[in-house]
Amino acid sequence: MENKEQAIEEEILINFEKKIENGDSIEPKDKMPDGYRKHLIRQISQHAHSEVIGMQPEGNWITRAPTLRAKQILLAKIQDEGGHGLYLYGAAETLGISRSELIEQLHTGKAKYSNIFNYPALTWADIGAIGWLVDGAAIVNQVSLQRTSYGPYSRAMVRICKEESFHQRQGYEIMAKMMAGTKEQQEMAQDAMNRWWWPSLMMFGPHDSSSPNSGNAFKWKIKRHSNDELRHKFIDKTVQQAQVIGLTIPDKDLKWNEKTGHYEHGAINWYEFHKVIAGNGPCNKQRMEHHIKVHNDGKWVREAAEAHRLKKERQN
Ligand code: FAQ
Repeated sequence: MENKEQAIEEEILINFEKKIENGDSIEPKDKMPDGYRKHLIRQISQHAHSEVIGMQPEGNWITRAPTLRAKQILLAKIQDEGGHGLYLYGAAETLGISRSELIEQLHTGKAKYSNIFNYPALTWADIGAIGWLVDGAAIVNQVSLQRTSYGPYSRAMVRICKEESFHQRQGYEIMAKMMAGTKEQQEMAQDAMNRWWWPSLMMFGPHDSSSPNSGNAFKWKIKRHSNDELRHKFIDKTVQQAQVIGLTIPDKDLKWNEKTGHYEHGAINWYEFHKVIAGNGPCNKQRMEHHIKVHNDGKWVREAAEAHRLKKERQN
């Protein structure tokens, strides 16, 4: 009996590895090793939680947007982020975990979300910096994930990337406008740049040499580019964009390397990164309390939807 089960397990693994090697996508009904399933649930759910928690710092500014146009654009962007969360929760659910379990993992601290959303959005320029730098970093990562091996995740990424590029441009437009404005506006834009630059670099995760999940992620073609490769890609394109509008990158060690064809950057404060992802950043407590409160307030909606579903089921 044991031998039979072992043989089945081995066959599943061989078929799975063949598919990965051929570059075929893995679909929900395909047999897959448990490690692959768990790795994906961890990453996709973290990604989904990030999209939804990421609505909070921007949501703060809807009522304070400087013009009706800016308010409309910001509202649309934040709604998009909520939608991204939904596609991603949907993709995670195809791996056999329920939405309520995913939310419970977030609320109990078992699941992480991106470091970046634990910083406050203090001025309107922060909305520019979030769109330009945070969405800009997210796009670099997500474009690479369009070719990830799990079908539902990769398809969600294609759709998300289309919307993220609009988000990145709205942020850059805010920064460009402020840099073409008064001295105070220019200072505000530079201050936002100074505060968001380093946490944006941290979004790509630890250096490759200290990234415990990268080994399996490459083996299973979940990751197509490493944390450092993507970070460099982001820096190279963003430095040029900053120069065009007159912003200074807050890194005195930043320099162009002719040989590698990339910018070299100064040391990243990994102590700060680990502190923030362990729950001790400037806004972790506030973000989580808000999420829990809104989730509890929405309990009646979930109950009503479930009652409606059950009624339909009985009628059919
Ligand atoms: N924040 O071994 P690795 C957005 C954790 S979406 C927090 O390198 P991996 C849109 C990592 O989980 C932004 N934790 O991990 C938007 C692991 O801990 P664990 C979200 C982080 O998975 C814009 C440990 O460190 N995007 O912004 C972070 O191979 C504006 C060791 O790390 C995604 O989630 C971090 N930044 O690589 C929304 C993209 N980095 O889980 C609203 C999908 C690492 O073992 C407004 N995710 N950790 O306990 C990925 O591509 C990968 O998961 C990485 C990390 C690259 C983030």
